Amino acid sequence: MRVMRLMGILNVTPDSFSDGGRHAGVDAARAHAERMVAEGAAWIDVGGESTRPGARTVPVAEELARVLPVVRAVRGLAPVSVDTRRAAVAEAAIDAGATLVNDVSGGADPAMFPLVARAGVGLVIMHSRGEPDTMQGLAAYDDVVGEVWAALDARFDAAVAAGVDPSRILLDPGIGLPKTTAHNLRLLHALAPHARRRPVLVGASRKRFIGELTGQAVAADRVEGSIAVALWARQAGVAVLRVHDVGATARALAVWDAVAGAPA
Ligand code: HH2
Repeated sequence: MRVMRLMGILNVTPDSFSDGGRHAGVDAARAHAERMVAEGAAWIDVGGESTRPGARTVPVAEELARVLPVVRAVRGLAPVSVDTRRAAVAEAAIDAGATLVNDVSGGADPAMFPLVARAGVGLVIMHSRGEPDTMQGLAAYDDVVGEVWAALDARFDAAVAAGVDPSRILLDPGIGLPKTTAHNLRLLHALAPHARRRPVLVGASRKRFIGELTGQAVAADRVEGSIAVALWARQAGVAVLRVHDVGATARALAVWDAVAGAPA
């Protein structure tokens, strides 16, 4: 089974590094990135817009001001991914050193796939519906697994048609965005056949459905539940896991891998 790599989450939104873009925020972001890399992150995912259902849409200028100084500050530590739905932000982040675009809208901006193709960088295509501030009412599916993967395959084909290198595309079912707990569980349960077909990325870390299952209202408390998903994803053959708690996840995976690799 292929190695699963960890993508460490570096949010530069007001609810995390509140003054992202200013000196203190950049220093804090860099220190956090250094720690995640020391703990085993293979990627640093820099995001300047919260994509949580209900979150406010951020003006492009504000997103750029948050993201660019941080990309520059962390680019020497590990490969940098930029979590954005906007081609203008992705382009500036690529110029600043990002080598992967993590697009939670799956290429809704028509300039995104051509940009990724031109720049020759990697691409995460995530399944989502609507915009963060409008997606809450859109979590209705007849067959969530079939619909999400059919939509992802169509976006994959569109990206390749636009010139993106297919070997540099990761597909992501978009846990929680917008999906109910039941939808998330079905998507996670059905990961393995899709992870065999294409490289898959999963982002379930600290998400609300874990809190619903464990009774934990505070996102930062949901570490054990997040690790349970990490181990499940590992077993399913997922290529990249987007996480907040890099060290705890890496340690759990080291034990899982040792058991899985032991002689029969
Ligand atoms: N989830 C969030 C953000 N970006 N990217 C990918 N590829 N997959 C995900 O599941 C995903 C993502 C969640 O949004 P946010 O509100 O920004 O929370 P956080 O970044 O702390 O997870």
